[in-house]
Amino acid sequence: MTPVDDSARIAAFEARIAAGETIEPKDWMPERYRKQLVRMMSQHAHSEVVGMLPEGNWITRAPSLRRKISLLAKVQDEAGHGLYIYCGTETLGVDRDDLIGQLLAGTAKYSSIFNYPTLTWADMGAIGWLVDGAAIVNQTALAKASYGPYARAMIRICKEENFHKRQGYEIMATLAAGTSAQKEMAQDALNRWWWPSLMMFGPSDKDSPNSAELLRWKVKQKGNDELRQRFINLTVPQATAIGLTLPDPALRQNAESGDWITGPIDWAEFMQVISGNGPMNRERLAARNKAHDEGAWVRDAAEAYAAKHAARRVA
Ligand code: BYC
Repeated sequence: MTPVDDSARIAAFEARIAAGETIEPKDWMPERYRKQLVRMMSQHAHSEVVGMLPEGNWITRAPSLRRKISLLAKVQDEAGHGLYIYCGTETLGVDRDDLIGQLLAGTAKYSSIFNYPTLTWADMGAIGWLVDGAAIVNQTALAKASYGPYARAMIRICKEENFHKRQGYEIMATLAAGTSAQKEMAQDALNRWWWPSLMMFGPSDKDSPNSAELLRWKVKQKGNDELRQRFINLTVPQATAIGLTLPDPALRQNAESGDWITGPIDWAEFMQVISGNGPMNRERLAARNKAHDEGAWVRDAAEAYAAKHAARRVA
């Protein structure tokens, strides 16, 4: 049961949210609000960091210097996004080491999308276009989230994601207008990434245990289905514009609403992926653990340097 003196604080907290105020780190907040934010923000930060792996895999194989430079910049941006969001999560009183420990131990979630392999160069186009495109739709809504540090991180991240999306779409447009082998490669990448990118928005609202609470506290501004629909409506004409076909024979437009309606999403596949059994879950965790272990000397050196300077200050 809520202690008597907390009910007044909860009412005041909810009134602030209803008035559109942001909640800041030193403000009082219900423990459940703090927990929900730590869960969602840490998963988001992990997604940015694990999300570097599928594209990082292609940096040395980019087809030209120009492509290599923009892919490298994109992957570095994703590292930066992870760092902003980990910082935001720390304002809620958690330790970044603990969060990273959970990721490395396989007990934390990160976005399902990063558990699929990147088989060809066209996958760099599909990821930028679809994955960053989906992230923009999701994160533009989160930029109005009630928790100030999370919302502010999203504003900068969305600006960078726009560049990522354009570089991906431009890769796809170039391949789609190229030789028949290049066009086939682009189509194949779209076929493999389309459905997983729709799953990024999470389960349908009726199966989303966290949505109601997050919507009430205005962490989420829109439900999973509404954001997914917005992404579909934006993306279908973009595919048509470059002569590619979405891998969905049931896709049709609702004449009244204008919405593009897809065939059924394979939620059994989604559940497999988020339970650790996707095509690349094991490889992703192994790669993160290897990088963490190989970076131990950097952390040791930074600590030794900080200790040396602390000792000098005391002296
Ligand atoms: N993947 O109640 P629900 C990027 C989990 S990176 C895995 O609807 P919620 C980029 C969910 O966590 C940007 N798990 O949850 C980087 C929950 O499990 P728990 C990635 C998922 O929180 C590099 C359960 O399913 N974006 O753009 O209300 C290169 C029930 O779901 C997923 C973000 O991280 C999923 N797709 O809503 C390129 C966005 N979906 O925690 C690009 C931030 C659901 O109860 N997060 N689950 O065990 C969000 O907006 C929300 O957390 C979600 C889920 C919409 C994802």
